[in-house]
Amino acid sequence: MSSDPVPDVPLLAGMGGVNNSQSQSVHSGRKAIILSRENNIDELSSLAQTMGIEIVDTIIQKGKPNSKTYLGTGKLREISEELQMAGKGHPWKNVDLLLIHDNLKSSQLVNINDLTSVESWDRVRLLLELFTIHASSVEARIQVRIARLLADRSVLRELINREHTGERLGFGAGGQTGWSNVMSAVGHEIAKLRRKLKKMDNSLSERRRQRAKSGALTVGLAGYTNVGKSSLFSALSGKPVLIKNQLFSTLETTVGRMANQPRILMVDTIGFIDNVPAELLDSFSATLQESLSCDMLLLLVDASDDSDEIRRKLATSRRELFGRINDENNPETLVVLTKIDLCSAEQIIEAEEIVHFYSPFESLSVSSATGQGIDELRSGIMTILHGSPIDISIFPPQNEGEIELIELVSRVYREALVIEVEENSEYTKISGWMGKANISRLTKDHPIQIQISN
Ligand SMILES: Nc1nc2c(ncn2[C@@H]2O[C@H](COP(=O)(O)OP(=O)(O)OP(=O)(O)O)[C@@H](O)[C@H]2O)c(=O)[nH]1
Ligand SMILES: [Mg+2]
Repeated sequence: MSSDPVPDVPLLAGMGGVNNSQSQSVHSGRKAIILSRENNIDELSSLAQTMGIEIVDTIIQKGKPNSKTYLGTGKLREISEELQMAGKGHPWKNVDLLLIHDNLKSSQLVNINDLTSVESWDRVRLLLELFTIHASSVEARIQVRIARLLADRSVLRELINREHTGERLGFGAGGQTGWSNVMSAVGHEIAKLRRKLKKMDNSLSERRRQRAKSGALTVGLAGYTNVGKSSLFSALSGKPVLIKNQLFSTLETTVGRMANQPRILMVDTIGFIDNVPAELLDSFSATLQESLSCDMLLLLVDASDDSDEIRRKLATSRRELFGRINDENNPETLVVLTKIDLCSAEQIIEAEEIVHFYSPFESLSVSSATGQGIDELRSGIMTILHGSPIDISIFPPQNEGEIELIELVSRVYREALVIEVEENSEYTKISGWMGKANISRLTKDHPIQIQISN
């Protein structure tokens, strides 16, 4: 992606987005230490491992984060000294990254970097780096770059602030104007990228309008990252997409037709994660909006997670989803429990109970891997979108100009989702779902040979 380069600046905590000769864009193979205030660091580790970063140690110091330095000055100095001394055979040898298990204020990031002289990322920076690697469309790359520049800008503000109060020497001759120049270049780039994104946004809305005009109905897939959205999208649409056992493999939106149902469009998109600051997600709001502005939502829940994880991820998904949709046009929602091939029968029942306790939605259980439950899900989607199935009775031609039975039957097969067929000497009866527009065209074209009943 072409972007105005901002002046080259020294490498600093959280300055990932600013073009910088010292900053790295490949992180695979790097060694890192996690600093945390709580025990459960699984998700942060998974995020790092997704990027190929090796976690060589975790330092957990229970308690409230220090408002200036997160872990406390003494502890950080200790870490810094040990890192410098780590010789051959020491697990910390070659560690050049600290991962902090929280979203930090810019002042905390700068302080940690000052105390340790090691590149330090909080959760947001880690996500930004990961998104940068995974973004494959122009749109996703612009969205990520805006989010990175916004994060950098808040660090720059902090640096400029310190320069003014004399707490820290600026960079460049005399320091005074160095950071300010960078700041204004960053500001210009953000404005330019936002304009670009806005244009793309307009064409996106246009696409959506066209779709609605064509009578197509859309089904959005939403859920926590790695829950199995892309796998289900593939299972329902037959369209291959990127599926990986990684957090945030999907950052962009893919639209595909449901198999045998050309007028139903499935929308796969970016997943949710706990505790992401609004400014990061806002950069992706257009992407999210595309799957949320739908006629129906599938909210996915990983049935193979343990109960606490199911509760946590369900709460996050609901918050992110329904915080973004305004109440009047809340789409009809169906919860889909995924990966049931990995679960025992008891586990599935427990997962269903949690879903029913914590959400008002109906649920269905599926496995995209084995296909279990996929037909029932298709029926569930059709019932929500088109109501109960109908019976279409097709009569053979009796009069001049009428059409052969086989032709009519194949038209119905093309336009409907068929559940069952009954044939007798007088007529063929097909039960299934058909869009309203198709039904009215069919009955208009063949008023004598077609009869619809519920
Ligand atoms: N056993 C099993 N694994 C599944 C199933 N569905 C998805 N997976 C696996 O779960 C992992 C994540 O699947 P994806 O479909 O990429 O999940 P996603 O929600 O699109 O993930 P992101 O795009 O990264 O947010 C992959 O390793 C899939 O192979 C399933 O039904 N059974
Ligand atoms: Mg995906």
